[in-house]
Amino acid sequence: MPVAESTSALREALPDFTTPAYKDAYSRINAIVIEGEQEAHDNYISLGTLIPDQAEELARLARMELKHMKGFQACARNLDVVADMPFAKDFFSPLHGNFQVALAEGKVVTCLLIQALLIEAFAIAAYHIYIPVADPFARKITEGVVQDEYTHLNYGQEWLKANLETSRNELEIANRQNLPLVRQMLDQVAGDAAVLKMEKEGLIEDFLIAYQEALAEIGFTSREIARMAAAALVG
Ligand code: PL3
Ligand code: FE2
Ligand code: FE2
Repeated sequence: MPVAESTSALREALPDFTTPAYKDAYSRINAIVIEGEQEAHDNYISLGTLIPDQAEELARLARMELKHMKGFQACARNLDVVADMPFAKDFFSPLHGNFQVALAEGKVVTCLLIQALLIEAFAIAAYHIYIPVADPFARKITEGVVQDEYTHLNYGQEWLKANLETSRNELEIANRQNLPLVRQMLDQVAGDAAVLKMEKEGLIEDFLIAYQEALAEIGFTSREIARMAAAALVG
């Protein structure tokens, strides 16, 4: 196929970024991402109070999240979309609430599972699935961001790996309490994601790959990982 032809075939697979339907869905999805990045910043700063000797490194991760947030705000401006922030605050509030309770109780393992494993794996899945169907401006930004999210996932993974025996029980409980919330969030976002040509099956698949690979690295057996993943079905 000549280059010009293959390029236009590719272009046809992309959504029309100028339609009211696209902009309406984008106002919520983009807001979720902005809110997610802001909360991720706050969560890493909070984690620094629970692990004081890591406060500096955690502040570095937090700064990356603010940069991500600004990038996604620019994506909305570029498409002439106003992010629906009240919707996004609501969307995150169950997970946000659980993080705040764990923080108040000094439960570093639960806080790490929520932010560094679940939220980062969710972000990695979403950004992967978004990149091929994004507008060129947003694609460039998202490609830069997704690399950083692996750094964040890896941070949580390495801390939990080094502390597995004392963390095991709390990890299993935190997983049972929070994985069903992530499942609900995926269900809630699926309709708007479909308008952006992001498929739910792909989101779930990429989420589970990132999350399960992290659990394996931390030191869980396949049976333990399967049991933990099943919490998404039961919850
Ligand atoms: C942590 O670094 C970031 C947390 C963000 C959470 C992302 C949720 C994603 C929902 C589906 C979004 C698709 C991507 C669209 C980008 C404008
Ligand atoms: Fe981020
Ligand atoms: Fe992150």
